[in-house]
Amino acid sequence: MKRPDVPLTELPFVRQFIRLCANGAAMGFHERNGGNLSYWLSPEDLALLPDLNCSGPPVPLEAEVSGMGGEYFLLTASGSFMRSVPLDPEKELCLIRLEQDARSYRVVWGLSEGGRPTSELESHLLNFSSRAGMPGRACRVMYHAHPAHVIALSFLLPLDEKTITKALWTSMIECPFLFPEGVGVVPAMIPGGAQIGTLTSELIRTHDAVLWAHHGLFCCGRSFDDAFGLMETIDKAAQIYLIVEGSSLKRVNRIEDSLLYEIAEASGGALNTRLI
Ligand code: 2HA
Ligand code: ZN
Repeated sequence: MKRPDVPLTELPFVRQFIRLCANGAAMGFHERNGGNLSYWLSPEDLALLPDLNCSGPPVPLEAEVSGMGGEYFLLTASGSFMRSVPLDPEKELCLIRLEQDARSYRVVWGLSEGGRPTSELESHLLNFSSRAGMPGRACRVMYHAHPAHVIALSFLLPLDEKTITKALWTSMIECPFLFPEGVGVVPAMIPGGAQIGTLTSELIRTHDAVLWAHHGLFCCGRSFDDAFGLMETIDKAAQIYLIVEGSSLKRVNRIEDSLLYEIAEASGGALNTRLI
């Protein structure tokens, strides 16, 4: 049932979206206009939307987002500062609807002073498409941030999934439970567009978190709390790794492989033991 009397910015998913932007900024994850966020509207969300005018021309995408034609996404705008989102959501956000061919989109709300969706639009949409095609793995939230400790880690460790994942798993004991599939790794490359988006969307099939070397991290989740919680957990584990490895005190304890194998058993085989 439609509720056209409720302003869009008061709808639950929009409020949660805005809250994540504010929390990410408070964590220091978003210098200047760094980072971006997207949300794939569910049928229940769509039922709450007021009637929206979709009169703008279709804007072509750099990549075809297979299987997502006709779907709606709420996104941060290109150049928007996360900390400014709560001040003027209608200017800093946009709601888009993909055309049926999933090769272009129309803006149906937001961008009140012009502009376009995030420069990482293709990454976000291709990621949703990757996960939507997998039974039980669909995600509603894609979150990209620039957390300093994870970025620092990408300068200190070889850029392979096993090394990065094990450094994180063995820095905080909850980590193997929270991202048992490990962290995917994308080498340093030009941000924005289809190339980095395609690579990320392949890794996001099998990982809830993907590191962009020397740049940041992409996390996905069924809910805003899942995606944000993963971002803060991984950055905190990276911070602990840097504190321990950078300390002048001699390390006397560690999370041993035997404990990781115990966790693998306790988690019913979810842990990717190839990464131990
Ligand atoms: O500036 O984070 O990756 C926005 C970004 C691009
Ligand atoms: Zn970025």
